[in-house]
Amino acid sequence: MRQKAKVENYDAPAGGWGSLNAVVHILTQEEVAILGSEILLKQNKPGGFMCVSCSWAKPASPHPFEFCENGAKATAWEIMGKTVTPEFFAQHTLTELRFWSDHQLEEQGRLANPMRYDPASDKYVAVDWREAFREIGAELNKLDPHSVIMYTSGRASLEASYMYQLFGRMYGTNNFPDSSNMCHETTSVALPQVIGVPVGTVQLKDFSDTDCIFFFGHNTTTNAPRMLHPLQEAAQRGVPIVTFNPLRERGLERFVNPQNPLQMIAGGTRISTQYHQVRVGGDAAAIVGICKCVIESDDLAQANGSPRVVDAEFIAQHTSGFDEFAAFCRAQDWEAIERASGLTRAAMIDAANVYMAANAVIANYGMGVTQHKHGVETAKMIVNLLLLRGNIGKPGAGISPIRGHSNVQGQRTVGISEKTKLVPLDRLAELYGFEPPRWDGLSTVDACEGILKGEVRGFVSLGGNFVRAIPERSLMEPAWSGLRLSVQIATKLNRSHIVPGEVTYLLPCLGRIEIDEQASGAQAVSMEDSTACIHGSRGQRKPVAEHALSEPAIIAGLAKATLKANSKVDWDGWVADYSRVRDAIEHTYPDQFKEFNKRMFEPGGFPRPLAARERKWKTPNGKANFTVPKAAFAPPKESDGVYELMTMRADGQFNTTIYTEDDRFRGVQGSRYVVLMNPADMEADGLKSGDTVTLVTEANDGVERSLSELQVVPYDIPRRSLAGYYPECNGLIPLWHYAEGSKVPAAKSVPVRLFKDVPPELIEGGEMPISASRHHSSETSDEIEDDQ
Ligand SMILES: Nc1nc2c(c(=O)[nH]1)N[C@H]1C(S)=C(S)[C@@H](COP(=O)(O)OP(=O)(O)OC[C@H]3O[C@@H](n4cnc5c(=O)[nH]c(N)nc54)[C@H](O)[C@@H]3O)O[C@H]1N2
Ligand SMILES: Nc1nc2c(c(=O)[nH]1)N[C@H]1C(S)=C(S)[C@@H](COP(=O)(O)OP(=O)(O)OC[C@H]3O[C@@H](n4cnc5c(=O)[nH]c(N)nc54)[C@H](O)[C@@H]3O)O[C@H]1N2
Ligand SMILES: [Mo]
Repeated sequence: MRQKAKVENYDAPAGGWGSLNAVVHILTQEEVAILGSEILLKQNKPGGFMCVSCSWAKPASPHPFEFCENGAKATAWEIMGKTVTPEFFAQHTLTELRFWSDHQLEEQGRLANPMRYDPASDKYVAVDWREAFREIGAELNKLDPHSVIMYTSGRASLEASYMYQLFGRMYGTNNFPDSSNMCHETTSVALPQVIGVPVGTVQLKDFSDTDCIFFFGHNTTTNAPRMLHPLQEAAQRGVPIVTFNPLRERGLERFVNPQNPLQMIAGGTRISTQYHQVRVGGDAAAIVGICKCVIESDDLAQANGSPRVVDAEFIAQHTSGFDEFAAFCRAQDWEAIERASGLTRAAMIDAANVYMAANAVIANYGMGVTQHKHGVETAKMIVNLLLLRGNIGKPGAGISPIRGHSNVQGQRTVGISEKTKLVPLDRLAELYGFEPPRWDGLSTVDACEGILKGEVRGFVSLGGNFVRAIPERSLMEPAWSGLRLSVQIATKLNRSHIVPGEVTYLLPCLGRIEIDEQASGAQAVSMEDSTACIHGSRGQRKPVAEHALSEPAIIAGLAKATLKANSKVDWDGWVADYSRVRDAIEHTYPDQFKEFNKRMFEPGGFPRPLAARERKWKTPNGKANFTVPKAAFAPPKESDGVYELMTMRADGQFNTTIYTEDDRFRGVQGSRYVVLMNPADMEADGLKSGDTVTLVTEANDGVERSLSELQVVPYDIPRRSLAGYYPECNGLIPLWHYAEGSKVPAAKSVPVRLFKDVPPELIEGGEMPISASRHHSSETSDEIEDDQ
C-alpha cells in the first residue's frame, strides 16, 4: 500500500517563510551545515559557482543572496557529505535496488568509486579507472558507431560538452540526443523557421524595459524561482502580467521575497494581473482568439482612418505571411475558439486589450507549450502574436523560452546535437584533421526506438537518468537490459544505473560546486543561461568523493582509450588546463565565443550575438515568418470518458531527483502518487477525495499501460484534464506520442481512462470492474515503494 498524501489548501504566497523553512528542512535532512556557511553566498555570483538547478539568467548586480529555495536544495543535495562506497554495493544486488524509490537511491550520497557490474553476483564491484577506460574503449571499438548513443543531460559544462561531442564524432557517431529532446527541442525546431534563431531573444535587462508580460505554461514558483524577482519588480512598476495555465500556480499569483523582511510582513506582491485557466493544449487557440481581436481592431482602425493597431511598418519591412495569417484569424468563429481554448471570448478580449495597449511585450513559456503534440505550432503561434506589433528585436520585448537544465542551451551551442545541420562539421574536420560522420544522428525518441528494436547496442550517458526520464517505461526497461554496453557518468545513484546491460560501468564525477584541481591549478568551467549569456563558474567545495574525476578528465580518459592518437587533439593538455578547451571552442565558433577566456567572468555573463535581436532574420526567406496553425487549433474531441493527463514537477524535486515527497505550493504532502482532478468530474465519476484510481492509457496499439493506486485530489483544474507527477506517470506515455516536428514526448497531454480501484478483499467473486483485473498486474517493481 502506498502512503496517503495529506492534502490541504496552500494559500500563502510563494517565497516567504515557507521557502526558508523548506530549505532548513532539507538541509537538516542532509546534515549539510551550509546555511550559515559561505557557500550559498557564492551561488550565481560573478567569480562564484553557477547554480546546478535551473538555467535562469544571473544578474550583473546580484541580490546579496542570489539563490532560491530550490537552488539551495540542489546545492545541499550535491554536496551532501555521504558517499556510496564499494561496501554499499557489496551489500545490495541490483535486483534488490530496483525495489528502492528514486529518492532512496539518490539519498545514499555521492558515487565514490568507478564500479563495474558483475552479472554473476548481480552486484557492482570496484574497478581501477585505467581498467575501466581500457575495457570501455575496447567495447566501443567492437561496436558499430551507428549503434552507440552518447546521451547528455543538460548539466555538463560547455568545456565537457565540447570535448564529449568531439570524442563522439571522432569515434564515428552523431547520436547525441540530450535532455533537450524531451524539453525545449520544440523551441529549437520552431524558432529557426520563423525568426532564424533557435533560442530566446530576451535578456534580463528587457524585463526592466518591458511594459507587458505574457506567460504560457511554466511553473515559475518551483522551476525558475529567481525569475520571480524580475517579475516582481515589473509587477511593482505596474506592468501587466497575463498568465495562461490550467493550474493556478502560486508564485504566478503572489510572491514574497524571502530575503526581504518588509515584504515578509506586507504579504508580498500580486504577480499576474490576469490568470487564464486555459484548457490543457488550448494555448494555440487562445492566441488565435487574441490575434483575431488585434487584427479585427486593426481592420476597424483602418476603416475609421485611425492609427493602425498592428505595427504595419514592421510587418511590411520584416515579415512574410501576414495576410494569410490575418485571413485565417478573421475566419475563425468564436464558438470554436472558445471550445478549443477553454476560455471565454471576454477573457481573450481582456488579454488582447492589454496586449494592444503595450509598446513592448515579452512572452515567456515552458513545458506547458513544448511537451504537446502540437507544441511546435503553438510556439510559432506565440511568435505570431509578438510579430503583430513588432515585439521582437526591440528593447523590452521578445520571446523567452525558459530552459530547464542549467546548461542545456549551451550544450546545443557547442555541438551536442544529433542534427548535423546545427554543427560546424567542416570546421571540426579542418581543425582536427578527421572526417566527421555526415549522417543525422538519433534523437531521444529515435534512440528509444533503436533500443526497443535491439539496434542500439551501446549507451554512454554524460549525466541524467535516461531510463526514468523517457516515456514507455514498461517496454523500455526490459529492452535496456539487452544493451551490450552501458556507461554511466554520474554524481548520484539512479534507476538508469541499476538496470544493467551486459557490460556496465558506473563512473563517478565531480559536481560543479566542487573544486576541480588539475595540473595547472583549480579549474573554472562555463555555461550558457536561458537568455544566451555565458558565465564562468568556479567550484568552491572540497570534493565529497576522493576517487571521483572531473567530467573532462573522464571524457579524455575514454577518448584516449577508444581513439587512435591524433596529434591535433591534446586530450591531456585540455584536461590540464580547461582554458585551452575554451580556446578550441573559440576557434570552432569564432563569432559566438570571441575572446572567450577573457570575457567569461563578465558580471551578468557575456551575451552571444543573436541575429533576431538585431532584426536580422536568418530564415530561408530572410524574413520573420507568420505561420498559420493547422492541427494545434483543433477543438477537443467530445470524448467518451477519456481525460487528458499532464505530468508535472513538484516543489520537492529536480526532474528525477526527488528531494521530498511534498508539493508544498499545491498543498499535497507525503506522496507523489496522486492525481489532481476537477471536483465536477469526480462527482460525475462517483469519486470522492482520497479514493484511489487506476489510470489506463487510451492508445489502441496493443500495449497495456496503466498505473494503479493513485489518490484522487480534488483540485482547481479545467474539466476533463488531470494532473499527475513526472516521473511516476512516465509508464503511461506511449513512445510515439510526441510533438510533431520536434519529437519531444507529449508529456502534457496523455489520453487516459480512469477506473476506481477496488479493495483487494472485494475482488473475489461478484462484479469485477475493469480496474480490478488490472489492479496488481502491471506495476513495475519500484512503484511499490516509497513508504519511507
Ligand atoms: N526545482 C526545480 N527546478 C527545475 C526543474 C525541476 O524539476 N525542479 N526542472 C528543470 C527543467 S529540466 C525544466 S525543463 C524546467 C521545467 O519547468 P516547467 O516548464 O515549469 O515544467 P513543468 O513543471 O513540467 O510544468 C509545466 C507547467 O505547464 C502547465 N501546463 C501544462 N499543460 C499546459 C497547457 O496545455 N497550457 C499551458 N498554458 N500550461 C500548461 C502546468 O500546469 C505547469 O505549470 O524546470 C527546470 N527547473
Ligand atoms: N513525463 C514527463 N517526462 C519528462 C518530463 C516531464 O515533464 N514529464 N520532463 C522532461 C525534461 S524537461 C527533461 S530535461 C528530462 C530530464 O532528464 P535527465 O536530464 O536525464 O534527468 P535528471 O533527472 O535531470 O538526471 C538526474 C541525474 O543526473 C546525474 N547528475 C546530476 N548532476 C550531475 C553532474 O554534474 N554530472 C553528471 N555527469 N551527472 C550528474 C545524477 O546522477 C542524477 O541522478 O526529463 C524529461 N521527462
Ligand atoms: Mo527540461
